[in-house]
Amino acid sequence: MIKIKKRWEIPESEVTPESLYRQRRNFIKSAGVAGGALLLNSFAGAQASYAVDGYQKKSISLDEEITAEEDATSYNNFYEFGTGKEDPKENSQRFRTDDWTIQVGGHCEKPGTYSLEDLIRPHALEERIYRLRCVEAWSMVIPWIGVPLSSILKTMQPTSAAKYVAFRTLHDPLRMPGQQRSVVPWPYREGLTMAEAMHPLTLIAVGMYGKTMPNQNGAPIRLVVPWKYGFKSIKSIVSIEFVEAEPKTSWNMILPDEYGFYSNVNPEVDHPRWSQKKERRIGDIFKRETQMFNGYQEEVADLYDDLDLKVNF
Ligand SMILES: Nc1nc2c(c(=O)[nH]1)N[C@H]1C(S)=C(S)[C@@H](COP(=O)(O)O)O[C@H]1N2
Ligand SMILES: [Mo]
Repeated sequence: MIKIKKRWEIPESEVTPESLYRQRRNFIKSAGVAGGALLLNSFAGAQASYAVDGYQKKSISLDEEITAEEDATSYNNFYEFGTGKEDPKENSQRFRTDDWTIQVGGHCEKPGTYSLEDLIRPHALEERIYRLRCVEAWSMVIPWIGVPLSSILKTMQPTSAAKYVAFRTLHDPLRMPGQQRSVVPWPYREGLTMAEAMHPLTLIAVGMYGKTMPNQNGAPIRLVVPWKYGFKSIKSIVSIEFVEAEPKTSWNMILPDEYGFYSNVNPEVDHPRWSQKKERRIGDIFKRETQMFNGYQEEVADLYDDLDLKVNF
C-alpha cells in the first residue's frame, strides 16, 4: 500500500525519541513536589488532567510564528469562567478535573461512560501546529497536543444513523462560576457533521506547548477544528453524542443571524456587525488577510462542494 504523505505530516525523525521522553519522565518524577507545575505532567497519583508524555510532531508547514505561550494562556474565551479575556486564566486556577469522565451516547455500538484514560490512552499523541481564528477577528498559532477525533470516534463504532456529532461542556456552576449568569444557555454545546468530525485535521486536544492542557484553554479535553471559527472548538467536554439531526449549538441558539451551524472561516461572509476579511494575530500590530477556511482550503474545501456557504454560514 502506498502511503500518501499528507501536508501536515513531518518526517519520522522528528518524533520525540522514546529515550528522550523517558528521561523527561524520570526528571519529572525526581523533581518531586517542589516542581508543582511539572507534576501536572507526571503519571503519579490521581491525575488532574491528561498527562502529556511524548508525542509525534505533525503540522501543516506553517511559515508563521507560534504565538507566545503567555498570550495563548492569558487571552481566552471561556465564558464558564467569565466573559473578559483575562477572566478564564484568573478564575479557572482552582478548577479540578480529577476523575473526569465523558458520556458517549446516541447512534453507536459502544456507548457508555469513558474515563479520560480510556478515551485517550489507546491512541498515539500528536503535536499539531494549527491556526485558531476567533470570530472576533483575532487569531493565534498554537502547538496543540492530542489525538485525531476520528481515531477516537471509530472505537465507539458509530452506526449509519449517525449523521452529526454533538458535544457538551461540563455544567457545574459551583466549579464554573461564569455559569451563575445566564450569558449562554448552559451547558455550552457544539456540533459537527459526521464528515467534519471524521476529517483528519479535527483534533481532540489534551495539551498545548508540550504540556497538559491549562484550565483556561479547556482542560482536560477539548476540540480543535482549525478551519472553523474558534467557538466551534468546545472546551472541557463531558458528552459526545451521535445524532441524526443537526444538533443545537450555543452561539446559534443565542444569535442565530450571526452564528450558523457551519461557521467555517470565510473572509467573503461578513459577520453582520463587522468584516471577516482581516484578522489581528495576537502579538502583531498590523492586521493580516483572513484566508478561506483559515488556510486549510486544500484539505477541507471538498467537504462543502454541495453547499452554498453564504446560506450555510
Ligand atoms: N465551553 C466553551 N468552549 C469554548 C468557549 C466557551 O466560552 N466555552 N469559547 C470558544 C471561543 S469563542 C474560542 S475563540 C475558543 C478559544 O480557545 P482558546 O482560549 O484556547 O484560545 O474556545 C471556544 N470554546
Ligand atoms: Mo471565538
